[in-house]
Amino acid sequence: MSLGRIKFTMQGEPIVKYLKDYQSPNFFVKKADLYFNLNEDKTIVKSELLIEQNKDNKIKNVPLILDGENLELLEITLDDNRLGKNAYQITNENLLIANVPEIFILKITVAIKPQENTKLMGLYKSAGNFCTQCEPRGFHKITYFIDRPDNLTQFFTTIEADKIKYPVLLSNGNLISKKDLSNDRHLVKWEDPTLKPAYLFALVAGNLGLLEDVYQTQSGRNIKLQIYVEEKFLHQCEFALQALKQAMLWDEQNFGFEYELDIYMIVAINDFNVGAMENKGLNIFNSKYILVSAETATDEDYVNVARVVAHEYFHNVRGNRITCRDWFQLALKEGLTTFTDQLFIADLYFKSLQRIRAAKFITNTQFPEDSGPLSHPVRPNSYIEVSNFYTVTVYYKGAEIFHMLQEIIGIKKFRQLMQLFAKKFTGRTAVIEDVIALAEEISGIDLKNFMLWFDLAGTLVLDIFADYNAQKQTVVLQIKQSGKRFTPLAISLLNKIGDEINFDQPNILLLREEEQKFVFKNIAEKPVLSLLHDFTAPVKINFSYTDEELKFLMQHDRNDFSRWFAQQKFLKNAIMRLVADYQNNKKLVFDKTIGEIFCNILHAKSLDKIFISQLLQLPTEDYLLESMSIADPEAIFNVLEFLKLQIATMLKQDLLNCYQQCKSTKEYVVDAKSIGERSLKNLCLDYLVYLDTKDIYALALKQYASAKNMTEIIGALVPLVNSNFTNREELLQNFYAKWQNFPHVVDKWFALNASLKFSDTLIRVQKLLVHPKFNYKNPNNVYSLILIFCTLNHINFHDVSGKGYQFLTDQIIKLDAINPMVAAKLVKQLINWRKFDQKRQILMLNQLQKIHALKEKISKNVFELVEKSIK
Ligand code: HT7
Ligand code: ZN
Repeated sequence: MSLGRIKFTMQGEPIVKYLKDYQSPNFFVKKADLYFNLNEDKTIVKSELLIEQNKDNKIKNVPLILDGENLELLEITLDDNRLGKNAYQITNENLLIANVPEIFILKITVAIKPQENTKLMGLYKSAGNFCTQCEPRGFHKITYFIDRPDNLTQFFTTIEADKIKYPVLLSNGNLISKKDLSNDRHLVKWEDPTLKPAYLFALVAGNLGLLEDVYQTQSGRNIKLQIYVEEKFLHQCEFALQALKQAMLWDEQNFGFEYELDIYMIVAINDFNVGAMENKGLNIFNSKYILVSAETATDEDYVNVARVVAHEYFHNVRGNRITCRDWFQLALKEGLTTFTDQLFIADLYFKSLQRIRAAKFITNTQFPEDSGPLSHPVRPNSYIEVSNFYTVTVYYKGAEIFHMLQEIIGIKKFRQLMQLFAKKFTGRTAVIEDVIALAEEISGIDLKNFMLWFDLAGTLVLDIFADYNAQKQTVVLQIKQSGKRFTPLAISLLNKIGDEINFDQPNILLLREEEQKFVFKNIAEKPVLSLLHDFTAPVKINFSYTDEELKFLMQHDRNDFSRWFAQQKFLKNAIMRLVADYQNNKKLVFDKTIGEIFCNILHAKSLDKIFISQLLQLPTEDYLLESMSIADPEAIFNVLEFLKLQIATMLKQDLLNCYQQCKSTKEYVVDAKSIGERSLKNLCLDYLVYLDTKDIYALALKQYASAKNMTEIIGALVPLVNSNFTNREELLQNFYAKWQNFPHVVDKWFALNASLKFSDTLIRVQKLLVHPKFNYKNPNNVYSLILIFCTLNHINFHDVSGKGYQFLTDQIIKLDAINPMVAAKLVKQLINWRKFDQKRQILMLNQLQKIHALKEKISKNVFELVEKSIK
């Protein structure tokens, strides 16, 4: 069998799906009545499907083709007539019936083995509990079906299982009956009143604890909220529950969206490929994004819980009620929902930082994807394996496109747009053009060239030239782009004392042409230009700033984002000069201006702590590597280490003072102020530990030992175990011993081990692969140990011996047989091989070729990425 493997055309080309070939389905499943008999050896799934021909499709008498993979067909009847083997055909991926009426009832019985499912798609078991994951195409691994998002069905689900092992039996919608059967078995029936695609189907059967609450909507309806999780972790669900209520209220207040069913359930499990899944009325979560407590989770974990809980909730309208017509439209739900969760998190925690956070993510993560062989438009034109397209481009560049749309039409109109979109498309499918057409209708703005953003692969570069004419008192800005994308660019002009100069046009320039000129009149002195306020567009700006201008902007720009951005550019320039010195074996000399800038920030009374801690962070290795024409991980690592030591040496007392001023409150509170205090405190400590002195080690140890929250524990532990502190190994063991019974903290420990900067880290990681707590079948374990080593530990992963690459390849091949989605995440670390020097290029390419040579023996997921990379 070649299930999930790559398929080739007769000419030896892989089979590719194209957006341009879209055709609506020939049949719809109007109603599905499902019956699950859950057992330890075989699970029996009976389905009764009401199927109707698509009347809009011109061709009549087409065969019925259902999707189905790895299913044992036991029985099939059409309108109660049992079909013999000659009446249908079965392939690895389909069931085909040649002659069917216009409307009929198909009854199918299949057997499946969820307990053997390690891919975590379809029905599988996690910690003894049954659960499902059907997006994007998991349902056809449960039973034969039309498994595509434009087939909307009403689902009824009956579940029968052992009552002792599986007291909790859940599916979408409302519980309509339950009864006890003989032999300690029981049965429940759920009905989902909404129409939905099969990818939103969910089922859970297990022994789970329950945390319950009620949310009253603004119209006065009571919604039952339930979180199910292993009983022993119930006490860690409270924050997620509160976040859910906040998200429900926020969506009502900001967009007028009220939840329409009477019950909203969340189930948290440990084995899950991604963060969570928005199944209608029954979200299934990776428990990492539900379970938090001060002692076990960091501030970042808390914010992530709020973000993911809200994200899945926001899908209820954006994706569930309005369904994407096909998977090419994925950004319509994922980009839009990510944009919405960013707005929510900004309102809750990071108002001023929101745009910096978005820009950081895009520049560190999406720009590299967009500049490599996997670059693709937010709406891709084609794919081999659709699950490879849940990318940072679709999610985050997608979110930026909706952010631009909001900038162009304004917040008020954007909200109207969402309401109108929901009104028109609830219960239907939509494409990206639909929302843009409504935006045109509401705003009266021609958005034809805005649509081009969805089709752009690669990062848009804006070349900007400025000319000041003292006599005419004008500034002429000339902006060039390739293409005519409608792009908002917010700017300001600053005078000598840093005040914004008023000019006679809005501060958001709207670019629509390949070359456009903007003339600013009555400008009495040569201004300093501040470009791309609030990161109004996900673009690279080509404008030659002098270091003096950047320093000026760092001091005076009123826009927090632009101030931070100017500093990043200034630091990048300084770092690149040091990198050149490092590469030429020159002695590294510290530019004291950096120390002075950091000193000023440390003492700036007007800035809040959370912003100070952003400004005191050096650019990330990812950002720096991406901006080099030939990425040099060794030079970047050593220059950053050098800089941190120099900063710590020059600013020891200032850092210490700042550290002492960041009081940790007795009670752990998650709000912007407290997060800011802790983040700044940890950052100061991180620099100070570079000094390698006893007093600082003692300070860090004290924090580690006395802190009552994980943010500060980790904040002390990370720098200590990466330093020359003599007892660092014992400290690592101490941490493990304390937290070994908390899976998510053990994952932190794996990640910590994997990110150690010492040269023996690869050996350490290899040893940990056989650690009793490491399980290849658990994606969180794999991401923490293997993925962190390859993504965060550049200096070791990219070691010129090539051992890191070889290690990764072995892991990919091993994991591909277990879980191709996880393997595909790993393979991405080899994909951008062209960014590196020749020696590393050859080493990386060799590994890719080794994987490529496996062809049919490797999954579609991995093959597609490798193929694109080496072509
Ligand atoms: N919509 C969800 C996507 C998802 C997923 C995709 C591929 C394979 C497994 C998956 N599990 C969940 C998550 C989200 O963005 O909300
Ligand atoms: Zn999503």
